[in-house]
Amino acid sequence: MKPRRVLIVTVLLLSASVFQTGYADCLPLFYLGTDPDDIKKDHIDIKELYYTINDTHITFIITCYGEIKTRKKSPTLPSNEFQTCLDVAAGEGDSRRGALFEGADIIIEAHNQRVYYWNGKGWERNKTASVQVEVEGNNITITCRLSDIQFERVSGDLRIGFISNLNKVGSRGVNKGQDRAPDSGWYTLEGGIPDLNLLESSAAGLLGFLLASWARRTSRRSRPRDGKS
Ligand SMILES: [Ca+2]
Ligand SMILES: [Ca+2]
Repeated sequence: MKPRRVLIVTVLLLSASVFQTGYADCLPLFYLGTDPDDIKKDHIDIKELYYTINDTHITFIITCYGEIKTRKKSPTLPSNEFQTCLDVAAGEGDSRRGALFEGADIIIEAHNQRVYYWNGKGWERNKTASVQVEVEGNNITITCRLSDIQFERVSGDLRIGFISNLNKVGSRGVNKGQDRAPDSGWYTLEGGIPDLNLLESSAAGLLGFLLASWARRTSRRSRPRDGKS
């Protein structure tokens, strides 16, 4: 191989690996849905929901109509209650009458960075779980480990719901100082979590294809034409 071609191939390989690292670091933000302007207090009135995921963690973003109120002491957590409810296993979970999200198996609480799981009879705290919470303007970002939310139990769709409350989230219906998003039913992540390895390898595959086509075109252009050399 000529030195110039070796240089080109090295540069291409290096860019491919940089591309892959960059891709893994900025995974896309997925939209879950919206909730109407249905609560008087804008700071707990849920507006839009997003999530992003990598192979170890999932992050939820709750956007409200107003600026989220935070506790005075650090760490800066929301001063009102915010819950993310997950239905990871169909046909199991909290089926008590009046439960805001019937069938929920996991609850992630942003205001106290806790994770609870349904043990068949009641909600039990997962004491080893760690939840990172950041509040900025109208947004709350909640990140937890996939293993802490029993991710291995997801076999079909993952259903997600959110609750905010001025006081304590109860199990009996929505009161005035409380928002449920969506108003009825759940947001659904169809087919559970996207296969990230597949996403990354398709992106890398596409890059490889583009580089190969480019290299073919370049070598064709530099090759002398038949009978004209
Ligand atoms: Ca709302
Ligand atoms: Ca609502």
